[in-house]
Amino acid sequence: EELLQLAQRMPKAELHLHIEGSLEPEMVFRLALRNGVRLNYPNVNSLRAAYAFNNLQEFLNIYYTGMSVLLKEEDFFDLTWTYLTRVHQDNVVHVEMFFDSQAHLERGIPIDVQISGIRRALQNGKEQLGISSKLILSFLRHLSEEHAFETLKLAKPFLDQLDGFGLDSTEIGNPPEKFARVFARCRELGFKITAHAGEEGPPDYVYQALDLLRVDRIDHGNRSLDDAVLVHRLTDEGKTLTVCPLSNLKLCVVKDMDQHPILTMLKRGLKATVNSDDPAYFGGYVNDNYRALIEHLPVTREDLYQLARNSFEGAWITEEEKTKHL
Ligand code: ES4
Ligand code: ZN
Repeated sequence: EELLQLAQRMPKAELHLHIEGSLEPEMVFRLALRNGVRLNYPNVNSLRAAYAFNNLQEFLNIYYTGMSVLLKEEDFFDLTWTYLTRVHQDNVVHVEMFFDSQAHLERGIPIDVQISGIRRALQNGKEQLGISSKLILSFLRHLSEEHAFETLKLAKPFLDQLDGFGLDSTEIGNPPEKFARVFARCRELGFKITAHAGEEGPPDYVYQALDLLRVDRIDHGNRSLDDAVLVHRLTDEGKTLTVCPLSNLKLCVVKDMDQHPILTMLKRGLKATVNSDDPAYFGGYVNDNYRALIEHLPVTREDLYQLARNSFEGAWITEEEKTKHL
């Protein structure tokens, strides 16, 4: 009870959030109506019932379908603003969010529509909620590197509105090495880099993210624990892992929440953080993820402080901004 309250009231940063994954069924229906999009579900409950999956690919199929209602600048604004007001209640004070630009480009939504809607909400978040933020364009790894390069070209006029680049979608069969050249270009342009690795994929994909993409963070990284040398490498380099407990449970990356390795990660010196990934799909926002850990694992007060501290230490903010939060 006391731990739950502490987790609730601690100021936190969220570092692993796909904004399209915050699209709740209610908003899917609202936007479908507003945009005249036909849905294959008669009501909110039937859509929510379809939010059922057993692995990453099954989830992604539903996730890419759900975002088909996002057409206008206003839709991207509403999506992002709704997320920010929701996590404000969780005492999230800093957010670094992904958007899947290529998924929207494939549906014919121009990149300026995507970025300006999201950015306008982030600006409001700063002014009205005091939430600072970074925006990360995440490349889809099931598409080609050439497609990623074309997307980078389309983003050229808006690079001042982006803070970093990521890599997500279907992991197995799409190793980081496939994107070595495009991330080298992103780094040359001065951007931060992160990549999903070791969610379903092997430790080798985490090595590739470090050695070939030269990432600043690892998203998920669960399977790093299978390789003791890799764990040492990650701790030596002080790399942050953006861990997503409810996501891991729903996508069967872990069998049960009481089997979740986050406390093992902390014990081995890894800079693990708690994040929601796709909160509308996985059963909750940041504090729901903390609650799941507290209810199923022997979490201590010190663990909670460490996790929150890690979230600011791993954020792409200045040392001065970090000390304000710590
Ligand atoms: C994702 Cl959980 C997860 N993994 C990989 N790609 C994603 N895109 C949205 N959520
Ligand atoms: Zn993710």
